[in-house]
Amino acid sequence: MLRSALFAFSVFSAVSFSATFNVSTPGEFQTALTDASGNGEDDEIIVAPGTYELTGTLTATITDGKNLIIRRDDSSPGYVVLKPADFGDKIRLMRIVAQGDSSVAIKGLTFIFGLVESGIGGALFVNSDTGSVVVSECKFKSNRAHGDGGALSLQSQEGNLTVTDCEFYNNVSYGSPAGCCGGGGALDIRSNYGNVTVENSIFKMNHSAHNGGAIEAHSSTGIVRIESNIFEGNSSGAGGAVNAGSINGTVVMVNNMFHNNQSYGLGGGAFLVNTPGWSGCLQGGNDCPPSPVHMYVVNNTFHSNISENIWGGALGVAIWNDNSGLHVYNNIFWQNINRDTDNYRGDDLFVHTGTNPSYAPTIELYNNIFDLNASFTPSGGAVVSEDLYIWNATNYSYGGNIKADPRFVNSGEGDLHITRRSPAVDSGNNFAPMLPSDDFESDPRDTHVDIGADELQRGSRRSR
Ligand SMILES: [Ca+2]
Ligand SMILES: [Ca+2]
Ligand SMILES: [Ca+2]
Ligand SMILES: [Ca+2]
Repeated sequence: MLRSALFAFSVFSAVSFSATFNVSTPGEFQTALTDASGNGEDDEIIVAPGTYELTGTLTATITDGKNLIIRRDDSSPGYVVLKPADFGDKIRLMRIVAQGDSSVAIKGLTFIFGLVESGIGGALFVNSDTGSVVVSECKFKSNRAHGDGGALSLQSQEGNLTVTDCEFYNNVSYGSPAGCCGGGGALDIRSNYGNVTVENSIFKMNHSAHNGGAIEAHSSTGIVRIESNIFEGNSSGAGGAVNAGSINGTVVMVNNMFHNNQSYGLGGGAFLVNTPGWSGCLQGGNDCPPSPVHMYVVNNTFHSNISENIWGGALGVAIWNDNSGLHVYNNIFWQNINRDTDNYRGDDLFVHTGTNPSYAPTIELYNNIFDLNASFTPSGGAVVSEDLYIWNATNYSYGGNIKADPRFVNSGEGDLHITRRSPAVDSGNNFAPMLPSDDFESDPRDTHVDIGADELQRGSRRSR
């Protein structure tokens, strides 16, 4: 019955040079992409629900300077599933190159079992010059790439890139045979001069051989915004869930839940960095200061994240410029672990300010909940404790931080909502920069903001 409904909606298919294409087979889909690429019009490709078994990559190189929308036909029920025709086929499912100022929007598609052996974006690769790219309401399951972005890679020179309301499960970025690279187990998203946004999405059980088990995100001069996502069970070399950076821009991480993510080193939950050459700088002990960047970590919840080796069980930050700033407000850090037991390397937060020399960025630490073995007081120019480590505390300020059990609803089952008697309730800083107006699940923040990603909804939340 579903199938006949599908075909009923696909009778207006693929009229050449039309601005709207209705497609219901892989062949029609590719024909529409080819026609749309150079027809001189803005195009919309409406894809009928159904399973599209691909024998090659759906491809478009947009040369007409116009915009392209690809979306599920939401007038009929069911998923649009793109997958290789045979399970063992090595096929990247879709590749879109948008030249000039062409923008691309992809909505409502499901990508499974995509694989690219030498390249980035195992399921979907989109590249733009100056146009925007938006991927929304898409699902990515069990895709793989040897390069960056096990499922999805978005790249742009100047365009704004956005991923919103998507889900990523079990995607892997393997790394090249030489052992390099392979960042962003689920998502690799980079714009040189545009903004990068990842919001309202779920990332579970993704893995990267290098950086960012779920996400590798970068903008050289724009804003990297990671907001209201759920990260659970992701793993990598550095940044168990998130590796985000900027050379001379802004990184904003707000309202995210980090639970049970794991890295080999450098941030079991997330690793934020303000230079692309950080590893060379670290390993060589070299002096390679990047330009100033500001990083805002506000109203996130980090629970049970693990760094197996060095630096920051929940959050690791490398910030290496005297004029940079790290602003950490209203976060919950609880039961995170750094297994480098020889040194105090910060179960909850480690801030690396460079070794030769050590830079003195502005570091603000206000109204956070930390684990019980944190000390906030600087001593000898640093903050050294099991749960909190700040390499250079010259320009460090702090206040309103709490060491106490945040009283989650059920952390064992991954429910990191707070309960009525949580010390997080109404204990946040109302003057935090980048303070979100809603919480991670779009509940409004009230007049006394709570600490963490969740704002308690009075009258609806059970109490403990
Ligand atoms: Ca076109
Ligand atoms: Ca601890
Ligand atoms: Ca409140
Ligand atoms: Ca809430």
